[in-house]
Amino acid sequence: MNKPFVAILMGSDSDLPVMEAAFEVLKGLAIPFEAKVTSAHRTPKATHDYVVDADRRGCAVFICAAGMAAHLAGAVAATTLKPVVGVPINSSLDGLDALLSTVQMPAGIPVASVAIGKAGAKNAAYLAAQIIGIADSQLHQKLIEERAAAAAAVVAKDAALQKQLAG
Ligand code: RP5
Repeated sequence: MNKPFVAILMGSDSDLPVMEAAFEVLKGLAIPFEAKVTSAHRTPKATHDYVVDADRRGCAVFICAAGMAAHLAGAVAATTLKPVVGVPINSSLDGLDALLSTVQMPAGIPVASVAIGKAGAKNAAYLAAQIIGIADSQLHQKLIEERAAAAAAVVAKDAALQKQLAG
């Protein structure tokens, strides 16, 4: 069986600088992914056809990034039963328009919305990793180790601050 992969969809290439943060997280965890510029509004049929095909080929999680009236994650969620994570992009109105468009899905068609911008892009990738990690103990272990390293980094930063304050 093919390794499950993550599909990252972006409404525009203008979303790419933010979504590169998700690429880095997935690369670091050795999770295969595809990335595609495709729009719910400008290329609705191509978006639909890609999602159906990716689903059939073993896509485990879809990550969808869009700004403004951000319908990409919702349109993808309407097409697949795989988990869909939505990343609101700050293209206008500080990203609030995209956040509300992404998060306010009607009941029955869920989108897991993360934060606006780069933190959201990273968390979308981690969430996808956690979902895949349910059935992949090696990946799950990697996530445990990453969290431990992140905690150790905070402890080290605090130790440096305490040293500085002590003069
Ligand atoms: C959305 O509209 C895209 O996801 C992008 O964030 C925003 C603006 O798109 P461009 O005009 O930069 O192509 O669909």
